[in-house]
Amino acid sequence: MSIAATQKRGFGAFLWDYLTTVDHKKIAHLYLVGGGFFFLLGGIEALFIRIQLIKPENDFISAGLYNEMITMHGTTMIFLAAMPLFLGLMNAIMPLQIGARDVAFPFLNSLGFWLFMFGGILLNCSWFLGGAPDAGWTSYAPLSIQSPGHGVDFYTIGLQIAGAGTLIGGINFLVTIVTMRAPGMTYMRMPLFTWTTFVTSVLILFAFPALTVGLFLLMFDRMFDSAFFDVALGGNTVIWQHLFWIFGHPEVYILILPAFGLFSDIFSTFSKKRLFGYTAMVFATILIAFLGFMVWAHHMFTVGLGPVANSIFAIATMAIAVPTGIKIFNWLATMWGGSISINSAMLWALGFIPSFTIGGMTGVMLASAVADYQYHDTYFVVAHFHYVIVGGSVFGILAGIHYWYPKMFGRILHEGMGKAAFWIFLIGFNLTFFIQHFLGLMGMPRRYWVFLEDQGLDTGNFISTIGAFLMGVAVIILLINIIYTAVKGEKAPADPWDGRTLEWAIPSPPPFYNFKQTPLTRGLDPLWIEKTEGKGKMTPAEPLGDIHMPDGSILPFIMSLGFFVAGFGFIYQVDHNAWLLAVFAGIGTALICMLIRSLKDYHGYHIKKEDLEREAD
Ligand code: HEM
Ligand SMILES: [Cu+2]
Repeated sequence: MSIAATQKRGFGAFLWDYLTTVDHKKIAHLYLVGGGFFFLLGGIEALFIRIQLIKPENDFISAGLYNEMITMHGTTMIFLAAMPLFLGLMNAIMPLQIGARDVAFPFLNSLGFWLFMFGGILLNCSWFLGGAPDAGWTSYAPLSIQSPGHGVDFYTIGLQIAGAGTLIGGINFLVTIVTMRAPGMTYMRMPLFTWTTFVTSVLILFAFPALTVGLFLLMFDRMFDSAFFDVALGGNTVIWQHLFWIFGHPEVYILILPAFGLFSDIFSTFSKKRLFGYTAMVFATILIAFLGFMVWAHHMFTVGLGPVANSIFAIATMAIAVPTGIKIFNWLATMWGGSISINSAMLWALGFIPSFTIGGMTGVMLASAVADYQYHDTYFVVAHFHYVIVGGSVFGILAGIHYWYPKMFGRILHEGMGKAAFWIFLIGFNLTFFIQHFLGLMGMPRRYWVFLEDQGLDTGNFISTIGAFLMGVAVIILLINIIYTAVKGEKAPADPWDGRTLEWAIPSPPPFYNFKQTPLTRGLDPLWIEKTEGKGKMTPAEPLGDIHMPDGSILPFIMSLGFFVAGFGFIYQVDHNAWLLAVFAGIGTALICMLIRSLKDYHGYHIKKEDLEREAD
């Protein structure tokens, strides 16, 4: 359905459409808007931190507010921005890449989004209700147990709700890829972005339960006087660190693997070559994911696990550099001798290679347990992980948005503005974070509210803050570009980049049923095969027939709203019993929604073959 047609029906209908949609392409829009909103919020929080650190002994914000800022910046960027933005791209593109009509469980897909959104809103309500969480995005006990007020309670409940949404999304993608690939789309013919979506979903499936358990225990410690992490009562604080990092380390791969996948697609498309070392790329992805689960304790070298544990975790961590190196060389070899075209999507992909390589090298440095005693909790670490998550994940998200924008929205982003935003961001990014390596080595600690004069930290911090503002400027240019494109952007053809994979075989934006006829895949880069053989379009794998579509539903929204209300109830019932009403009302609402969903038959509807015949290709 075109945007114009929706607008004619008025804003109310438009809103209702998005509140009830189960179409993966519209859910992708929701994720991009929701994740984009939180990305801006997290960015503003970063600017607050950097303004505070622009000069020694600054008092722009108070120490307490500073703690809230770093906590919410980290939490927001990881859980509410980077991950949802990737989930948005996956939703928009993965089903198209495997020739599917939708994801396996469209209803759950919508539920996953609304849980994420309400969890994120709940978390941010804390700003207005007595203070945000302030124990760091890692919420280490005993700090998190002793933190006064309700800040950390918002953290436990908000992340629990948002995390459930992510878990649901991951399971849905897994089932979709296992069961819904079009004829001929074998595993070893799937585009790399689909592969990394698959592997990322496996990571979500195994990592998130550890977080869920940890958050429950923390919640019980804070609200119901249990003592899992309270040493005074016989608990153990280090258990929290284990649970958190058993989730937390795979999480950084959840944030980077999708970027690896889409870079692979982008490099081969814009080099007009098959991806070099496809099989090696697939196995490197799986190996990285596996090792990603084995190395969590490299975050705990200084806890005192002892030399044996530290050595094992150090070596396992360094081993990840091998499959990652394989990937870097394969990307370079893909471009080698190709006919390369450079546009904004490709620029973000090219900028990623050196940025991520720097982040990877400092990662190996940090993996050296002995050296980590020096680096730990200094700005060196802040520099390292921003090179990885900004230089990797954020560059990936931006590359993906530029690459697939025409497919998602039917218009091409303005190239001039795209390139300007890239260069300004790249310069700002390196100004901000490169110098932090040296600030760290000079001893500037992480998470400190002020630094002292005459310790050699002034210039570095000043430059770092200027760089952060440049990144802000680049993001504003991107926003202007999006608005400009919506108003007078160039209309996109089905295949603007001379693409290789199935998503480019259907119109931009795709019709709501995706493929009129399921395509037949004859090899890797199926569309490219048809192009080289002179056909230029996919051979259908089935005769034209009726298409069965699922009904939209408001239940996921109401169910998530129920959990949101119950969340407040849980948080405030420690102050007053009356809040138990909110718990019962909220959980009751969610249960009733589940009951309706279980008892009512949803038949969906059919698009008739005759109607499909009338539509142009
Ligand atoms: C784009 C501009 C960004 C800037 C200027 C920025 C800046 C900062 C600063 C100054 C800190 C605090 C360092 C400290 O005192 O401990 C920080 C922490 C952090 N940032 Fe960023 N950041 C940016 C983007 C991101 C992104 C995109 C992510 C993740 C996707 C991210 C994840 C984190 C995390 C996890 C922390 C640690 C928070 C904590 O210690 O609890 N940042 N960032
Ligand atoms: Cu790690």
